[in-house]
Amino acid sequence: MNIIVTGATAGFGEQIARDFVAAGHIVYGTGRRMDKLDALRAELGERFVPLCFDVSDTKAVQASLSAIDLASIDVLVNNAGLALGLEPAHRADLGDWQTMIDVNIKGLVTVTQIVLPFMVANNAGTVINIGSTAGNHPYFGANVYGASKAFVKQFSNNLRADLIGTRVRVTNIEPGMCGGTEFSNVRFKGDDDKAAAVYTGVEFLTAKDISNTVQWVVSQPWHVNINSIEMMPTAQAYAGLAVARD
Ligand code: NDP
Ligand code: 8X3
Repeated sequence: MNIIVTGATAGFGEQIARDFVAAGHIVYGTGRRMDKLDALRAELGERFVPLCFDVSDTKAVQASLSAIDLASIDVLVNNAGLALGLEPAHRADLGDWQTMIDVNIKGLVTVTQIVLPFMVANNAGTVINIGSTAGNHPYFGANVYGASKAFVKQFSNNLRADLIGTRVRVTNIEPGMCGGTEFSNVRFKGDDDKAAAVYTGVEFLTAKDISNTVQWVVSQPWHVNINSIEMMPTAQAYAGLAVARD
């Protein structure tokens, strides 16, 4: 298979790319950091094809993706994304909000809109979006990040509607707390101690858990569409509703 994995320079995307390459597939791995992409290419060989672009730069996405044979793409994993900040809405940074919207929403729909017509023309393809439990459940400081993942959830559902009658599948994977990636380092803007504290004493999900789920979704027979999978570490659960007291 030929697979596009956005955000392959770290975390989930890197593990997903590694596992698909190890299984003999060709991965077009994307990210903004060319040095990371080059290192993966050197390690994984020619089955890993680096594509360097910012998903929020529509022209760059179009230029990069139009240079590959999009008709050959079997799977698109829309993974690139980020959270910025954990402040309450009234103290949050507007620029951070706009960046999350640009990457998690606009970037994801841009890549999808470019690849999808080729999958429909082939009457075959699988789109896997990486959502989040934050798209399903509010938590303090999740404001625009959680809302962006709620968009990804409903976009996935609405793609399913539009694609009815085709053999193009769409899945939204919704992980909870997952450590060992750069997610919290990015969220806390390089404050690595604060990032590490998020995971202290918790047996969190790993990128391998997410990659295993992606592999399982893709391995289902064509008539099976996994609509969504919400997954959490056993150590995490839904919490109670908030109450303000005098
Ligand atoms: P990482 O920070 O480890 O990896 C994020 C990846 O996205 C990197 O490869 C990064 O590449 C890429 N990326 C970020 N911004 C851009 C951009 N503007 N253009 C192109 N690529 C970009 O995070 P995770 O692996 O933990 O997260 C991956 C996805 O999973 C995200 O969508 C995240 O929201 C979601 N998620 C994460 C959870 C967690 O607990 N870790 C739980 C649930 C969902 P580069 O910097 O090179 O551009
Ligand atoms: C990442 C998981 O709980 O930090 O989407 O929002 S969480």
